[in-house]
Amino acid sequence: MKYTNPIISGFHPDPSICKVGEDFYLVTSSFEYFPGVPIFHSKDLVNWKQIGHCLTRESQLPLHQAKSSMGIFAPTIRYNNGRFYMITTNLTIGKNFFVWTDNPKGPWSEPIFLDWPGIDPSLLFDEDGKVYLSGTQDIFSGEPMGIYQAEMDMETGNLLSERRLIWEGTGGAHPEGPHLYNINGTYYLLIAEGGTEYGHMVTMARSQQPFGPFESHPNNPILTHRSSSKPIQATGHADFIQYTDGSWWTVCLGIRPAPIPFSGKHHHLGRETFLAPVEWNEDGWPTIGGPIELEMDGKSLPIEERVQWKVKDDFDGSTLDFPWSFLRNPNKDSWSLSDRPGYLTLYGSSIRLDDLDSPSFVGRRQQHFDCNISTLLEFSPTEEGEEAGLTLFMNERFHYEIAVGIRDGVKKVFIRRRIGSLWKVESEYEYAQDAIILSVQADAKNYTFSYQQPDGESITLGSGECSLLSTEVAGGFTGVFFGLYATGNGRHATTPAYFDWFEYRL
Ligand code: 6LW
Repeated sequence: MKYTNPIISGFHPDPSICKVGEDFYLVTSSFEYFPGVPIFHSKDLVNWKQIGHCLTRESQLPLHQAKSSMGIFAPTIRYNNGRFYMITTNLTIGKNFFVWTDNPKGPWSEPIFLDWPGIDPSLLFDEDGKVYLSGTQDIFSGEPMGIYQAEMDMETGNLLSERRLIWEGTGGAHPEGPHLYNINGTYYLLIAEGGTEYGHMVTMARSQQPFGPFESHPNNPILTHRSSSKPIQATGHADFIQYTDGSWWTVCLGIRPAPIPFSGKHHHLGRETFLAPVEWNEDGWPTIGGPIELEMDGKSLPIEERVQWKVKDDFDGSTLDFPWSFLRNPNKDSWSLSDRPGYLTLYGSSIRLDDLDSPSFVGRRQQHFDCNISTLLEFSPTEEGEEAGLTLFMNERFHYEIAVGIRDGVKKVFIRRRIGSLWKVESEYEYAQDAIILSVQADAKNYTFSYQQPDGESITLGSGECSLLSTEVAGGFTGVFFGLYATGNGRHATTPAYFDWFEYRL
Protein backbone atom coordinates (compact mmCIF):
# COMPACT_ATOMS: atom_id res chain seq x y z
CA MET A 1 0.00 0.00 0.00
CA LYS A 2 1.27 3.52 -0.76
CA TYR A 3 1.79 6.12 1.95
CA THR A 4 2.15 9.90 1.84
CA ASN A 5 5.15 11.94 2.97
CA PRO A 6 5.69 13.86 5.18
CA ILE A 7 4.36 11.43 7.80
CA ILE A 8 4.26 14.33 10.30
CA SER A 9 3.74 17.63 8.49
CA GLY A 10 4.56 21.13 9.62
CA PHE A 11 7.43 22.10 11.90
CA HIS A 12 8.54 18.71 13.26
CA PRO A 13 12.32 18.48 12.69
CA ASP A 14 15.15 16.19 13.85
CA PRO A 15 12.90 13.12 14.31
CA SER A 16 14.09 10.29 16.58
CA ILE A 17 12.28 6.98 16.93
CA CYS A 18 12.21 3.88 19.15
CA LYS A 19 10.20 0.66 19.39
CA VAL A 20 8.55 -1.21 22.25
CA GLY A 21 7.03 -4.44 21.03
CA GLU A 22 4.54 -3.39 18.30
CA ASP A 23 4.44 0.25 19.42
CA PHE A 24 6.61 2.99 17.95
CA TYR A 25 7.38 6.36 19.55
CA LEU A 26 8.81 9.45 17.84
CA VAL A 27 10.00 12.82 19.14
CA THR A 28 11.01 16.06 17.41
CA SER A 29 12.78 19.26 18.44
CA SER A 30 10.78 22.28 19.63
CA PHE A 31 13.18 25.23 20.24
CA GLU A 32 11.48 28.19 22.02
CA TYR A 33 8.05 26.57 22.21
CA PHE A 34 6.49 25.19 25.42
CA PRO A 35 5.70 22.41 26.21
CA GLY A 36 8.81 20.96 24.62
CA VAL A 37 9.66 17.83 22.59
CA PRO A 38 6.33 16.56 21.28
CA ILE A 39 6.01 12.74 21.38
CA PHE A 40 4.00 10.69 18.89
CA HIS A 41 2.81 7.04 18.80
CA SER A 42 2.25 4.71 15.84
CA LYS A 43 1.67 1.05 15.02
CA ASP A 44 2.42 1.27 11.29
CA LEU A 45 5.19 3.98 11.04
CA VAL A 46 2.85 5.97 8.74
CA ASN A 47 -0.01 7.20 10.94
CA TRP A 48 1.21 9.08 14.02
CA LYS A 49 -0.86 10.42 16.93
CA GLN A 50 0.57 12.95 19.36
CA ILE A 51 0.36 11.53 22.91
CA GLY A 52 1.94 14.45 24.77
CA HIS A 53 5.25 16.21 25.35
CA CYS A 54 8.38 15.09 27.20
CA LEU A 55 9.03 18.53 28.75
CA THR A 56 5.90 19.96 30.38
CA ARG A 57 7.31 21.78 33.45
CA GLU A 58 9.41 24.93 33.68
CA SER A 59 11.84 22.97 35.87
CA GLN A 60 12.47 20.72 32.86
CA LEU A 61 12.39 23.50 30.28
CA PRO A 62 13.43 27.04 31.29
CA LEU A 63 12.98 29.25 28.21
CA HIS A 64 12.87 32.71 29.70
CA GLN A 65 13.58 35.26 26.97
CA ALA A 66 15.02 32.46 24.86
CA LYS A 67 16.05 33.74 21.45
CA SER A 68 13.90 32.32 18.64
CA SER A 69 15.27 29.02 17.32
CA MET A 70 17.24 28.53 20.51
CA GLY A 71 15.93 26.40 23.39
CA ILE A 72 15.50 22.71 22.50
CA PHE A 73 17.63 21.29 19.68
CA ALA A 74 17.62 17.74 18.31
CA PRO A 75 16.34 15.08 20.76
CA THR A 76 16.90 11.30 20.84
CA ILE A 77 14.37 8.83 22.29
CA ARG A 78 15.41 5.32 23.34
CA TYR A 79 13.79 2.50 25.35
CA ASN A 80 15.64 0.14 27.65
CA ASN A 81 14.52 -2.34 30.25
CA GLY A 82 10.99 -0.97 30.75
CA ARG A 83 12.05 2.68 30.71
CA PHE A 84 11.98 5.45 28.08
CA TYR A 85 14.80 8.00 27.86
CA MET A 86 14.74 11.33 25.97
CA ILE A 87 18.07 13.17 25.72
CA THR A 88 18.49 16.64 24.18
CA THR A 89 20.08 20.11 24.43
CA ASN A 90 18.58 23.31 25.82
CA LEU A 91 20.85 25.78 24.11
CA THR A 92 19.31 28.69 26.00
CA ILE A 93 20.94 27.38 29.18
CA GLY A 94 23.77 25.67 27.26
CA LYS A 95 23.06 22.27 28.77
CA ASN A 96 22.64 18.68 27.60
CA PHE A 97 20.30 16.58 29.75
CA PHE A 98 17.99 13.58 29.72
CA VAL A 99 14.61 12.81 31.24
CA TRP A 100 13.03 9.37 31.66
CA THR A 101 9.61 7.77 32.24
CA ASP A 102 7.95 4.36 32.35
CA ASN A 103 4.86 5.82 30.64
CA PRO A 104 5.52 7.70 27.34
CA LYS A 105 2.35 9.75 27.89
CA GLY A 106 4.22 11.21 30.84
CA PRO A 107 4.94 12.78 33.16
CA TRP A 108 8.69 12.57 32.52
CA SER A 109 11.32 12.96 35.22
CA GLU A 110 13.19 16.05 36.27
CA PRO A 111 16.27 16.61 34.06
CA ILE A 112 19.57 14.83 34.70
CA PHE A 113 22.11 17.35 33.48
CA LEU A 114 25.28 16.12 31.81
CA ASP A 115 28.83 17.43 31.87
CA TRP A 116 28.84 17.13 28.08
CA PRO A 117 29.23 19.89 25.45
CA GLY A 118 27.93 20.11 21.90
CA ILE A 119 24.48 19.37 20.54
CA ASP A 120 22.50 16.37 19.27
CA PRO A 121 23.20 13.93 22.13
CA SER A 122 22.22 10.31 21.42
CA LEU A 123 22.26 7.03 23.35
CA LEU A 124 22.99 3.36 22.61
CA PHE A 125 21.99 0.82 25.25
CA ASP A 126 24.35 -1.99 24.29
CA GLU A 127 23.71 -5.70 24.79
CA ASP A 128 26.41 -5.91 27.48
CA GLY A 129 24.63 -3.27 29.55
CA LYS A 130 27.01 -0.49 28.63
CA VAL A 131 25.51 2.84 27.53
CA TYR A 132 27.22 5.04 24.93
CA LEU A 133 26.58 8.80 24.73
CA SER A 134 27.45 10.40 21.38
CA GLY A 135 27.15 13.97 20.14
CA THR A 136 28.83 16.76 18.19
CA GLN A 137 31.94 18.78 18.94
CA ASP A 138 31.65 21.59 21.42
CA ILE A 139 30.08 24.19 19.10
CA PHE A 140 31.25 27.07 21.31
CA SER A 141 34.93 26.11 21.39
CA GLY A 142 37.33 25.49 18.54
CA GLU A 143 37.09 21.74 19.06
CA PRO A 144 37.64 19.83 15.80
CA MET A 145 34.35 19.08 14.04
CA GLY A 146 33.15 15.54 14.38
CA ILE A 147 31.26 13.02 16.43
CA TYR A 148 32.40 12.50 20.01
CA GLN A 149 31.50 9.62 22.32
CA ALA A 150 31.87 8.38 25.88
CA GLU A 151 30.42 5.64 28.06
CA MET A 152 27.85 6.92 30.57
CA ASP A 153 26.18 5.86 33.83
CA MET A 154 22.42 6.30 33.29
CA GLU A 155 21.73 6.42 37.04
CA THR A 156 23.84 9.54 37.57
CA GLY A 157 24.63 10.90 34.09
CA ASN A 158 28.31 10.68 34.96
CA LEU A 159 30.78 9.71 32.24
CA LEU A 160 32.44 6.34 32.73
CA SER A 161 35.13 6.92 30.10
CA GLU A 162 36.93 9.83 28.50
CA ARG A 163 35.18 11.69 25.69
CA ARG A 164 36.73 10.72 22.35
CA LEU A 165 36.42 11.83 18.72
CA ILE A 166 35.19 8.70 16.90
CA TRP A 167 34.44 9.94 13.36
CA GLU A 168 34.81 13.24 11.46
CA GLY A 169 32.30 12.34 8.78
CA THR A 170 33.02 12.49 5.05
CA GLY A 171 34.12 16.12 4.97
CA GLY A 172 30.74 17.79 4.86
CA ALA A 173 30.09 20.83 7.06
CA HIS A 174 28.53 20.32 10.48
CA PRO A 175 28.74 16.57 11.12
CA GLU A 176 25.81 16.20 13.57
CA GLY A 177 22.70 14.22 14.53
CA PRO A 178 24.67 11.03 15.38
CA HIS A 179 22.98 7.73 16.24
CA LEU A 180 25.02 4.59 17.08
CA TYR A 181 23.40 1.14 16.55
CA ASN A 182 24.70 -2.34 17.40
CA ILE A 183 23.25 -4.55 14.64
CA ASN A 184 24.30 -8.18 14.80
CA GLY A 185 27.53 -7.22 16.58
CA THR A 186 28.55 -4.49 14.13
CA TYR A 187 28.41 -0.85 15.27
CA TYR A 188 26.82 1.44 12.67
CA LEU A 189 27.16 5.23 13.11
CA LEU A 190 24.55 7.29 11.25
CA ILE A 191 25.06 11.05 11.05
CA ALA A 192 23.97 14.17 9.17
CA GLU A 193 26.34 16.46 7.30
CA GLY A 194 26.08 19.61 5.23
CA GLY A 195 24.03 21.55 7.73
CA THR A 196 20.24 21.74 7.88
CA GLU A 197 19.76 23.36 4.46
CA TYR A 198 19.63 22.44 0.77
CA GLY A 199 23.01 20.68 0.95
CA HIS A 200 21.89 18.42 3.80
CA MET A 201 22.84 14.73 3.65
CA VAL A 202 22.93 11.48 5.64
CA THR A 203 26.21 9.56 5.90
CA MET A 204 27.24 6.38 7.68
CA ALA A 205 30.26 4.48 8.99
CA ARG A 206 30.72 1.16 10.80
CA SER A 207 33.13 -0.67 13.12
CA GLN A 208 33.41 -3.85 15.12
CA GLN A 209 34.12 -1.69 18.20
CA PRO A 210 31.85 1.01 19.70
CA PHE A 211 34.72 3.53 19.68
CA GLY A 212 35.91 2.52 16.21
CA PRO A 213 38.00 2.84 14.13
CA PHE A 214 35.08 3.55 11.81
CA GLU A 215 35.02 2.63 8.14
CA SER A 216 33.07 5.03 5.90
CA HIS A 217 30.16 3.65 3.87
CA PRO A 218 31.37 3.15 0.28
CA ASN A 219 28.32 4.99 -1.17
CA ASN A 220 28.17 8.02 1.14
CA PRO A 221 26.08 10.08 1.25
CA ILE A 222 23.39 7.40 1.60
CA LEU A 223 20.73 10.14 1.34
CA THR A 224 20.74 13.66 -0.09
CA HIS A 225 18.44 15.68 -2.31
CA ARG A 226 21.02 18.37 -2.96
CA SER A 227 21.10 19.82 -6.49
CA SER A 228 17.89 17.93 -7.32
CA SER A 229 14.59 19.38 -8.50
CA LYS A 230 12.67 17.13 -6.11
CA PRO A 231 9.55 18.56 -4.39
CA ILE A 232 11.23 17.46 -1.15
CA GLN A 233 14.55 19.15 -0.31
CA ALA A 234 17.17 19.41 2.44
CA THR A 235 16.72 15.80 3.59
CA GLY A 236 18.92 14.78 6.49
CA HIS A 237 19.10 14.09 10.23
CA ALA A 238 17.85 10.52 10.14
CA ASP A 239 17.19 7.72 12.67
CA PHE A 240 16.83 4.04 11.72
CA ILE A 241 14.23 1.60 13.05
CA GLN A 242 13.48 -2.10 12.46
CA TYR A 243 9.78 -2.85 12.03
CA THR A 244 8.19 -5.85 13.73
CA ASP A 245 8.42 -7.89 10.50
CA GLY A 246 12.18 -7.34 10.34
CA SER A 247 12.10 -4.72 7.59
CA TRP A 248 14.17 -1.57 8.13
CA TRP A 249 13.02 2.04 7.80
CA THR A 250 14.37 5.52 8.42
CA VAL A 251 12.71 8.70 9.58
CA CYS A 252 14.41 11.96 8.67
CA LEU A 253 13.75 15.64 8.24
CA GLY A 254 13.15 17.45 4.96
CA ILE A 255 11.37 20.50 3.59
CA ARG A 256 8.72 21.14 0.92
CA PRO A 257 9.46 24.43 -0.80
CA ALA A 258 6.13 26.07 -1.72
CA PRO A 259 5.12 24.53 -5.07
CA ILE A 260 4.97 27.80 -7.05
CA PRO A 261 6.24 27.55 -10.64
CA PHE A 262 9.03 29.89 -11.74
CA SER A 263 9.62 31.26 -8.22
CA GLY A 264 12.67 30.94 -6.00
CA LYS A 265 12.59 28.20 -3.35
CA HIS A 266 10.86 29.23 -0.14
CA HIS A 267 9.59 26.95 2.63
CA HIS A 268 7.33 28.30 5.40
CA LEU A 269 6.03 25.05 6.90
CA GLY A 270 9.39 24.37 8.54
CA ARG A 271 11.33 21.09 8.53
CA GLU A 272 8.96 18.13 8.55
CA THR A 273 9.26 14.39 9.31
CA PHE A 274 9.58 11.89 6.42
CA LEU A 275 9.72 8.06 6.18
CA ALA A 276 11.68 5.89 3.72
CA PRO A 277 12.58 2.20 3.41
CA VAL A 278 16.10 0.97 4.15
CA GLU A 279 17.59 -1.98 2.27
CA TRP A 280 20.72 -3.95 3.25
CA ASN A 281 23.19 -5.01 0.55
CA GLU A 282 25.21 -8.21 0.51
CA ASP A 283 28.17 -6.39 2.14
CA GLY A 284 26.08 -5.58 5.19
CA TRP A 285 25.72 -1.91 4.31
CA PRO A 286 22.30 -0.24 4.45
CA THR A 287 21.04 1.92 1.59
CA ILE A 288 18.09 4.28 1.54
CA GLY A 289 16.47 3.10 -1.70
CA GLY A 290 16.74 6.40 -3.59
CA PRO A 291 15.21 9.90 -3.24
CA ILE A 292 12.33 10.36 -0.81
CA GLU A 293 9.06 10.95 -2.62
CA LEU A 294 5.74 12.49 -1.60
CA GLU A 295 4.14 9.11 -2.28
CA MET A 296 6.06 5.92 -1.52
CA ASP A 297 5.50 2.17 -1.40
CA GLY A 298 4.71 1.01 2.13
CA LYS A 299 5.93 -2.48 1.21
CA SER A 300 5.15 -4.82 4.12
CA LEU A 301 3.86 -2.14 6.50
CA PRO A 302 0.26 -2.88 7.65
CA ILE A 303 -0.85 0.67 6.94
CA GLU A 304 -3.93 1.61 8.93
CA GLU A 305 -6.79 3.95 8.08
CA ARG A 306 -5.64 7.62 8.24
CA VAL A 307 -6.83 9.29 11.49
CA GLN A 308 -9.59 11.80 10.68
CA TRP A 309 -8.43 15.45 10.82
CA LYS A 310 -9.96 17.33 13.78
CA VAL A 311 -11.36 20.55 12.29
CA LYS A 312 -12.80 22.32 15.32
CA ASP A 313 -11.40 22.97 18.77
CA ASP A 314 -14.07 24.56 20.97
CA PHE A 315 -11.93 24.85 24.11
CA ASP A 316 -14.56 23.02 26.15
CA GLY A 317 -11.91 20.85 27.84
CA SER A 318 -9.93 21.56 31.02
CA THR A 319 -6.63 21.22 29.16
CA LEU A 320 -5.42 22.36 25.75
CA ASP A 321 -5.14 19.71 23.04
CA PHE A 322 -1.55 18.55 22.41
CA PRO A 323 -0.98 20.54 19.18
CA TRP A 324 -1.25 23.83 21.10
CA SER A 325 1.98 25.48 22.28
CA PHE A 326 3.07 28.64 24.10
CA LEU A 327 5.94 30.93 23.12
CA ARG A 328 8.53 30.31 25.84
CA ASN A 329 7.35 29.71 29.42
CA PRO A 330 3.82 31.12 29.63
CA ASN A 331 2.88 33.56 32.35
CA LYS A 332 0.35 31.54 34.30
CA ASP A 333 -2.04 34.51 34.54
CA SER A 334 -2.00 35.07 30.78
CA TRP A 335 -4.43 32.30 29.81
CA SER A 336 -7.30 30.23 31.17
CA LEU A 337 -9.77 27.55 30.10
CA SER A 338 -11.83 27.90 33.28
CA ASP A 339 -12.28 31.63 33.83
CA ARG A 340 -15.06 31.47 31.24
CA PRO A 341 -15.84 27.78 30.69
CA GLY A 342 -16.04 26.80 27.03
CA TYR A 343 -13.67 29.59 26.05
CA LEU A 344 -9.93 30.06 25.81
CA THR A 345 -9.40 33.33 27.66
CA LEU A 346 -6.22 35.32 27.00
CA TYR A 347 -5.15 38.25 29.14
CA GLY A 348 -2.90 40.57 27.20
CA SER A 349 0.15 42.03 28.95
CA SER A 350 2.59 44.74 27.95
CA ILE A 351 4.49 42.06 26.00
CA ARG A 352 4.13 42.29 22.21
CA LEU A 353 4.63 39.56 19.60
CA ASP A 354 7.83 41.46 18.65
CA ASP A 355 9.36 40.89 22.07
CA LEU A 356 11.81 38.14 23.04
CA ASP A 357 9.52 37.28 25.91
CA SER A 358 6.31 35.35 26.70
CA PRO A 359 3.42 37.17 25.04
CA SER A 360 -0.13 35.96 25.69
CA PHE A 361 -0.05 33.50 22.81
CA VAL A 362 -1.39 30.00 22.19
CA GLY A 363 -0.54 28.60 18.77
CA ARG A 364 -0.33 25.48 16.65
CA ARG A 365 1.82 24.57 13.64
CA GLN A 366 0.68 25.26 10.07
CA GLN A 367 0.77 21.77 8.57
CA HIS A 368 -0.73 22.30 5.07
CA PHE A 369 -0.15 24.74 2.23
CA ASP A 370 -3.87 24.94 1.50
CA CYS A 371 -6.11 25.43 4.50
CA ASN A 372 -8.52 27.86 6.10
CA ILE A 373 -8.29 28.88 9.75
CA SER A 374 -10.80 30.92 11.69
CA THR A 375 -11.75 31.83 15.24
CA LEU A 376 -14.71 33.41 17.00
CA LEU A 377 -13.40 36.15 19.30
CA GLU A 378 -15.36 38.13 21.88
CA PHE A 379 -13.33 41.18 22.88
CA SER A 380 -14.39 44.60 24.23
CA PRO A 381 -11.17 46.54 24.66
CA THR A 382 -11.29 49.92 26.38
CA GLU A 383 -7.68 51.14 26.52
CA GLU A 384 -5.60 52.48 23.62
CA GLY A 385 -3.34 49.71 22.32
CA GLU A 386 -5.35 46.80 23.71
CA GLU A 387 -5.47 44.18 20.94
CA ALA A 388 -6.36 40.52 20.29
CA GLY A 389 -6.62 38.28 17.27
CA LEU A 390 -4.96 35.74 14.97
CA THR A 391 -1.25 35.77 14.12
CA LEU A 392 0.71 33.90 11.46
CA PHE A 393 3.95 33.64 13.40
CA MET A 394 7.42 32.59 12.16
CA ASN A 395 9.35 34.55 14.77
CA GLU A 396 9.34 37.91 16.58
CA ARG A 397 10.58 39.74 13.45
CA PHE A 398 8.43 37.94 10.85
CA HIS A 399 4.67 37.67 11.49
CA TYR A 400 1.26 38.79 10.18
CA GLU A 401 -1.88 39.59 12.21
CA ILE A 402 -5.59 40.08 11.67
CA ALA A 403 -6.88 41.60 14.88
CA VAL A 404 -9.24 43.85 16.78
CA GLY A 405 -8.05 46.67 19.01
CA ILE A 406 -8.33 50.27 20.17
CA ARG A 407 -6.38 52.44 17.74
CA ASP A 408 -6.58 56.24 17.94
CA GLY A 409 -9.31 55.81 20.56
CA VAL A 410 -11.52 53.75 18.24
CA LYS A 411 -12.20 49.99 18.23
CA LYS A 412 -11.06 48.73 14.84
CA VAL A 413 -10.41 45.53 12.91
CA PHE A 414 -7.12 45.62 10.99
CA ILE A 415 -4.21 43.66 9.61
CA ARG A 416 -0.54 44.12 10.45
CA ARG A 417 2.50 42.82 8.63
CA ARG A 418 5.95 42.70 10.29
CA ILE A 419 8.80 41.77 7.93
CA GLY A 420 12.17 42.27 9.56
CA SER A 421 12.59 45.94 10.38
CA LEU A 422 9.55 46.84 8.27
CA TRP A 423 6.04 46.79 9.66
CA LYS A 424 2.69 48.24 8.59
CA VAL A 425 -0.86 48.32 9.92
CA GLU A 426 -3.35 48.50 7.08
CA SER A 427 -7.03 48.05 6.16
CA GLU A 428 -8.27 49.53 9.46
CA TYR A 429 -12.05 49.63 9.79
CA GLU A 430 -14.13 50.67 12.76
CA TYR A 431 -15.72 47.60 14.38
CA ALA A 432 -18.10 48.17 17.27
CA GLN A 433 -19.51 44.67 17.89
CA ASP A 434 -18.14 42.51 20.74
CA ALA A 435 -17.98 39.32 18.68
CA ILE A 436 -16.07 38.82 15.44
CA ILE A 437 -14.95 35.87 13.30
CA LEU A 438 -11.38 36.31 12.06
CA SER A 439 -10.23 34.11 9.17
CA VAL A 440 -7.18 33.38 7.05
CA GLN A 441 -7.34 31.47 3.79
CA ALA A 442 -3.91 29.99 3.07
CA ASP A 443 -2.54 28.63 -0.19
CA ALA A 444 1.07 27.96 -1.19
CA LYS A 445 1.58 31.58 -2.24
CA ASN A 446 -0.58 33.85 -0.09
CA TYR A 447 -2.48 34.30 3.13
CA THR A 448 -5.81 36.14 2.64
CA PHE A 449 -7.29 37.88 5.68
CA SER A 450 -11.01 38.36 6.23
CA TYR A 451 -13.48 39.00 9.02
CA GLN A 452 -17.21 38.82 9.56
CA GLN A 453 -19.81 39.49 12.18
CA PRO A 454 -21.26 36.17 13.43
CA ASP A 455 -23.90 35.30 10.78
CA GLY A 456 -22.68 38.28 8.70
CA GLU A 457 -20.97 38.62 5.32
CA SER A 458 -17.26 37.81 5.05
CA ILE A 459 -15.18 40.91 4.25
CA THR A 460 -11.68 40.51 2.83
CA LEU A 461 -9.16 42.93 4.31
CA GLY A 462 -6.02 42.04 2.38
CA SER A 463 -3.31 39.44 1.93
CA GLY A 464 0.37 38.67 2.59
CA GLU A 465 2.98 36.52 0.84
CA CYS A 466 3.85 33.19 2.49
CA SER A 467 7.41 33.54 1.18
CA LEU A 468 8.06 36.55 3.44
CA LEU A 469 7.49 34.28 6.45
CA SER A 470 9.66 31.51 5.02
CA THR A 471 12.88 30.18 6.55
CA GLU A 472 14.81 31.51 3.55
CA VAL A 473 13.68 35.05 4.52
CA ALA A 474 13.08 34.86 8.30
CA GLY A 475 15.86 32.41 9.15
CA GLY A 476 15.71 30.01 12.06
CA PHE A 477 14.84 26.40 12.66
CA THR A 478 11.07 26.61 13.15
CA GLY A 479 7.97 26.97 10.93
CA VAL A 480 4.82 29.11 10.75
CA PHE A 481 2.43 28.89 13.70
CA PHE A 482 -1.26 29.82 13.67
CA GLY A 483 -1.56 31.73 16.95
CA LEU A 484 -4.30 33.24 19.09
CA TYR A 485 -2.93 36.20 21.00
CA ALA A 486 -3.67 39.28 23.11
CA THR A 487 -1.48 42.24 24.02
CA GLY A 488 -1.51 45.69 25.56
CA ASN A 489 1.22 46.80 23.16
CA GLY A 490 3.60 48.00 25.83
CA ARG A 491 0.97 48.68 28.47
CA HIS A 492 -0.69 46.18 30.76
CA ALA A 493 -4.01 45.23 29.19
CA THR A 494 -7.05 44.68 31.38
CA THR A 495 -9.63 43.39 28.92
CA PRO A 496 -9.84 39.59 28.57
CA ALA A 497 -10.03 38.17 25.05
CA TYR A 498 -12.47 35.27 24.82
CA PHE A 499 -11.83 32.76 22.02
CA ASP A 500 -14.94 30.57 21.66
CA TRP A 501 -13.55 28.19 19.03
CA PHE A 502 -10.77 27.69 16.51
CA GLU A 503 -11.26 25.96 13.17
CA TYR A 504 -8.54 24.49 10.91
CA ARG A 505 -10.23 23.41 7.68
CA LEU A 506 -8.43 21.47 4.91
C1 6LW B 1 19.90 20.18 15.14
C2 6LW B 1 20.97 19.79 14.24
C3 6LW B 1 20.36 20.26 13.04
O1 6LW B 1 20.17 20.12 16.46
O2 6LW B 1 19.83 21.47 13.26
O3 6LW B 1 19.40 19.60 11.09
C4 6LW B 1 19.73 21.59 14.64
N1 6LW B 1 20.22 19.53 12.03
O4 6LW B 1 21.24 18.47 14.09
C5 6LW B 1 18.45 22.20 14.95
O5 6LW B 1 17.46 21.51 14.29
